[in-house]
Amino acid sequence: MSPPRRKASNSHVTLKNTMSDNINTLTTQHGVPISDNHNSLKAGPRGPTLMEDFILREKLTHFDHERIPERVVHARGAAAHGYFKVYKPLSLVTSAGFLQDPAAETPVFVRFSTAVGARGSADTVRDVRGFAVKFYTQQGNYDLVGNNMPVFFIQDSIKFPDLVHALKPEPHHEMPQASSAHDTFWDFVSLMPESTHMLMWLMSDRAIPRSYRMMEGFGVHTFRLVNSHGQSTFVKFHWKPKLGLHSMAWDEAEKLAGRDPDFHRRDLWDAIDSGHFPEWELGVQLIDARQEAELNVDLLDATKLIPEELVPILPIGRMVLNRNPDNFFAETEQVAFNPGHLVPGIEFSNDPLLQGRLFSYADSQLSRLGGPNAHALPINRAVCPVHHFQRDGLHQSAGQKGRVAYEPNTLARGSEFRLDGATHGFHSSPDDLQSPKLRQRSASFDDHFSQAKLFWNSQSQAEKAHVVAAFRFDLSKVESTEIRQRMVDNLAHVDMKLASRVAAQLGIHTPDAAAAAGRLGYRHQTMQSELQEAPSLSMVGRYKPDIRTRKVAVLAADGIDMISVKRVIQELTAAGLHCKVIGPHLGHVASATGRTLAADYTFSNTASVMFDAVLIPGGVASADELCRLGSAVHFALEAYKHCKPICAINEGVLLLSALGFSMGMQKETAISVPTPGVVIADSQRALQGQISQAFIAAMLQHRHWDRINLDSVPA
Ligand code: HDD
Repeated sequence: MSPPRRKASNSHVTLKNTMSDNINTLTTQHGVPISDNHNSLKAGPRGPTLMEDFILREKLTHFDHERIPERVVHARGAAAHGYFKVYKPLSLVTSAGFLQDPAAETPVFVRFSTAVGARGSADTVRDVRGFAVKFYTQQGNYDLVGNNMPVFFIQDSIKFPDLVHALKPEPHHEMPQASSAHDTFWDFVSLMPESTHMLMWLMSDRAIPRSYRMMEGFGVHTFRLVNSHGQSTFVKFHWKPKLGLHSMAWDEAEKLAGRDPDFHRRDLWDAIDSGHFPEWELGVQLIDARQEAELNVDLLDATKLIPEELVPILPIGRMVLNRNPDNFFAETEQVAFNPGHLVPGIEFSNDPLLQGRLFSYADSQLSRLGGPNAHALPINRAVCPVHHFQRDGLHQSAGQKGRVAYEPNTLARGSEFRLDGATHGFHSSPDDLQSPKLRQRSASFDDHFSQAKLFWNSQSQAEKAHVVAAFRFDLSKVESTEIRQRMVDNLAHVDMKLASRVAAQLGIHTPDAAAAAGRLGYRHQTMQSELQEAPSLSMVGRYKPDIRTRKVAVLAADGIDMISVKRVIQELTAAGLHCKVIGPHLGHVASATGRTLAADYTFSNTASVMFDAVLIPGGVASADELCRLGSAVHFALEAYKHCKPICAINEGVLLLSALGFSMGMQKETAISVPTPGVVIADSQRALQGQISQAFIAAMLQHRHWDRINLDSVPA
């Protein structure tokens, strides 16, 4: 059953309809009624169009300018409205108003994105995902502009344009779209060993999330929380998804990019639209001056994380996304995030990557949103009173009144606008900055491999195999053998086995750590860490026993055993799963006794990659027909290859016979699990409830990465 729909609390950011109330009358932009919206004004019915047709010209001019520049990075995204509630007052560490009152709901707007692809690129590409949250607080807007990975490629913002130029499609032919698998990217990162840690994340399953709803989020940089006494604590922000952390298989992600380029966007929209509101818990790692000195990590280095094992995450509140935007352009496209949007009680650290970001976002928005007044767009507007003497500029819509636009003054409110910084206005904590002016990086930033190694050591065998396969895939697309060699030489500093496994398929020499050490861009010092493994860095074990909204494909043809399948569908639906019937054609499939089941999709208009699990019902005739349909066999085998839970009832198992499964294998038992995540059931002997139970148990693990010989599956 769907949860009841909540009334969205953040109605202030609801768009006002600008169309006239009388929608039967079309008008020009200036309100002149239009008599004919089908014919331009011509000199005679077959004559040339007249210049005088101001209605035509206005319509075309506006249309010609409908597109605005896309974001230079993170162009592709999807967003939703919601609210945030803090669990307990955090006055001990911060004076931020929205972190004090557990009864208060702070409206939020959250935009998820890929970083590399253009606005029309596919959702499921291998990439870091943006996770940007705008909190509309009573002390102004606070933006937490993070990613779904806790570290970044570079340490200093001066390298950001180089990174993005290397990563984006190559400029001479603008290929490949939304992919890191090309020469310029690997050329750059192989010369920037500081990227190695982020590369481990990028080549891991974190870069191919199953859903925006199943991703973690990170503020990445260290920020500071400051309380009303001016005491400051370093903080790292973390978002933990209620549905747990899940990814997809790489082959699946690639296929989905073609099957449904909107896969993540649709998933978020559908979940909210059907009342299944995604939720995240906000957590903080708090680090005081004493702990900072003890950590073997420089908190200002954005290529490093603080393992949860060393500094636990303290949950502080909950965010729920409960309303889809009314208009994609007005909200999702025009929203302008900026890590420089802080509220009193939260401050920056000196992280040089963050410091550059503080300039870049507003600057980038000047050209994207066309001027200095983007803050006044409804989606960007603060919910608290705003008062300043900034005036005019392109697209000024404030209608500012009066003769006084300066301070101090005596002609309006007077001259004293200063607030007591310690208790009211935004106040930057005093910092002792007596140091020489120089272009230099701290030596404490020079450890480029310890945390990449920690990440590698913390992965399960299956996750390691995925990382190796991803490096191989990307590097196999790199034409220059020199670049491939340089990259695996760098990887030798992470782990020799990793580097050798990657090198094995790339037609290059054995990785050579010493060669890497002599190359350009190489600065390396190892900081001994007592931590050899951090289980929190692995996705395994982060599965939550919450399978609601996962999609189950039910493969059906005429002659299915209707009694068992209907019962199983009913039980799965009651558990919150979305079952869809795939048939050879639309309309109905019928059982031998004439009972029918409506098909939602056909084998040609959908594919296994659109689903999380597959149910293959029994019935001799149905199974026979499905076995004759190549697309149905492919559906089942591909789901197997992508490690998805599969449940075959009675003769349904025939569809898996290419994999060697048969009913004969489990004569003894009514339900068996011959290989991880594959449930084979004899409905005559199994009670119906048992079938769903066993299938749900398989689904709790989401994907069964430990299946073997997947490369030999013909799909
Ligand atoms: Fe950035 C957009 C996240 C480093 C410059 N960035 C952008 C977005 C996200 C991030 C989520 C999209 C926001 C949205 O949905 O509108 N960026 C990050 C993170 C970084 C990071 C987590 C490192 C920790 N970014 C970074 C640096 C610079 C930029 C170092 C430049 C010095 N980022 C931009 C930008 C964008 C942007 C060019 C593109 C459009 C925009 O800001 O509004 O200014």
